[in-house]
Amino acid sequence: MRPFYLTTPIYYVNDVPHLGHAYTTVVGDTLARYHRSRGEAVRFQTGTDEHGQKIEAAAAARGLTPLQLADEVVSRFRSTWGELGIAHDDFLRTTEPRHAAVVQRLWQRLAERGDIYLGEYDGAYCVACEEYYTETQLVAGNCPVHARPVSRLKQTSYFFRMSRYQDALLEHFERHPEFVQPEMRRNEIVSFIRSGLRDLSVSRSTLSWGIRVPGDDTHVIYVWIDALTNYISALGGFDEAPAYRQFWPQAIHLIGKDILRFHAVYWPCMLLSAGLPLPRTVFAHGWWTVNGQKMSKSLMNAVDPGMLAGDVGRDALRYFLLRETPLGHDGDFAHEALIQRINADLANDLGNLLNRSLAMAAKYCDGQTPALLATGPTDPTDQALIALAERVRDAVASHFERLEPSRALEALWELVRATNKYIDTTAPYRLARAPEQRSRLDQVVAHLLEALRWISVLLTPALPDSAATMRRYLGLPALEPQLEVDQWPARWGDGPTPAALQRGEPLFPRIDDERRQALIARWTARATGGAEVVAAAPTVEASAATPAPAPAEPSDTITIDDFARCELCIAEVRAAARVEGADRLLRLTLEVGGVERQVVSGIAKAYAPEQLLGKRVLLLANLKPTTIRGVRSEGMILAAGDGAGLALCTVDRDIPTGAKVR
Ligand code: ME8
Repeated sequence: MRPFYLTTPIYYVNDVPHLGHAYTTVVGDTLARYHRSRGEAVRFQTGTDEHGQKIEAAAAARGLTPLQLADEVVSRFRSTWGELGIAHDDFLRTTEPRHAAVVQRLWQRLAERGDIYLGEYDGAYCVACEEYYTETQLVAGNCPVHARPVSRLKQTSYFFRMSRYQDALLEHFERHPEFVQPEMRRNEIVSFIRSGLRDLSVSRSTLSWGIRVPGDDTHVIYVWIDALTNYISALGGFDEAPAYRQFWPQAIHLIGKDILRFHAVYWPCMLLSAGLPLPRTVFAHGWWTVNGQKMSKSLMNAVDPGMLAGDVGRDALRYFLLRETPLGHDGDFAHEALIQRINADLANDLGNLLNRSLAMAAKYCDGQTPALLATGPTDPTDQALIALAERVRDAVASHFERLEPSRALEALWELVRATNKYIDTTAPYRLARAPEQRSRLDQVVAHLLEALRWISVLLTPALPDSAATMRRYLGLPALEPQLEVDQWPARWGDGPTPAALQRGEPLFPRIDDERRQALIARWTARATGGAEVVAAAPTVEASAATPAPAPAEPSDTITIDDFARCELCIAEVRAAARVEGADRLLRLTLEVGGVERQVVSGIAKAYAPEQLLGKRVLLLANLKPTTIRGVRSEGMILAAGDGAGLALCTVDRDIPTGAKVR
């Protein structure tokens, strides 16, 4: 069986993870989970891109070393991937020695082929893209992507003889129509190559933050050469490395359309020069806007993936991202659309189906799954359901194989809706009234539960948590993605014998109007920065130890000197754990200007401990220390509150811990 190797871009560490990064990574995770569920050997790779001028400048602006900045942002990426249920096999940082060694070996290989030479670069450079531009590519003298002024570079640099590979690359496109997808992107790239490839400047002597050019300590390797090599260094290098041999030629690079040229031109030319096989496919997905607008910093707050996952559940967010837009098309993230999808597809269609079926099984079959009769009269309604389920199973598989997760979910929902319809057609409540229909009633319930079992398997790649909950309720064992056996349903009724059925919390609670309004208000406030600010002081359980401050009279005013007595500063959450026996309290370890302190905070209902790691919060540092539930608390962190609950106050750009809040 062909192994499956899927990569995401490695993300720059000058920015915290946002919806765009989350999209690529959720799609990648879903495809990887699908292939694992088919018993294939799978490797799903992600990581961070930590070198280059952009990172060096972002770190300097914050008074940090580039590595300090990277360490901080990497912990944000790791925690966000945890919040979204991402199961990557590896997370590579380009600052790791295992990576640098491979980049240098690849450089040497290109040099041995006679493809590296020293020359003079004199031209434009966009730091935001980390990309060289010719005069004709600039738009009104600005970067064509960022519409911002470019830098002028004039320096001695090493060049890669990319022009030598123009014909070989075009030939590869010719022979491998699946190499760049979707087709529209392929055509764009082919015409770019046909317009003529120039040699590429691949080193910088004016920059020190990068991997050294072998044999010349005065140059560092161009960040894109460094970054692209991650796809191979993560496999342990090239030529003999076992993981490389197993996975490399099957590689699928999933990327945003912004970085297609690097992946579909520069990278393959390097591989051609090195005599290495090219990846199987480079798939460029589209671009997300937020409520119709480009994703600016403030809009990013309103679509912070960790926050959204916390608010609506991570599977609901995954569903929206996967389903809303076909992979390859641009999409718009609208908060109202997210709520609508949750209510219509998840709560109404799937949640209700599960709920109704379990309720009927509890009422009519003592909470057990009736056996499906192998023989006996075949009812056309049952036959139609089985035929549809088989068709849907195959369609879901082929859509996942063809990198069409939105269509896979669309197909799966055909089965969800048809199963709901099956209940309406067979009317079990009516059968229950006629004793002579007893065995038919059992069969109807058995077919329903079997359809749900199939749905639970087909749902696993996209919504792993919900699929696992469904299986628990259905009395079925969890799927084992690591087993390397195909777990896709083969025949109707061929599943394991179920244990007793269980009832529990609804799979997807409907978002009622009150909650909808509260959520929208909270998200809007995140985008505009205007919410009532309250202290996330320990509440209820803590009240015995720390009396709640009396509410201020509206007419009360304070002077600036009063305010100056409050020592407010920025702190970062380094560790978080629940306080035993207190369901509202978390014990937080904060880092403030290099010093750790412990704070007990009443936010456990709004945040799980792992959601807080790496968050920068506002700390009232000179609050008199106290002991709450036996735990010492030295300060208080701030949060805003509304009908939907609490939201931590934080800062809208990364700012060092210990910085004063005024
Ligand atoms: O480019 N919509 O990193 P990066 C959809 N380090 N996807 C988006 C998006 C949006 N609005 N914004 C970002 C880099 N993305 C390099 C990559 S790979 C060898 C080096 C996603 O942090 C999309 O996948 O700027 C895009 O390609 C990626 O984030 C860029 O992330």
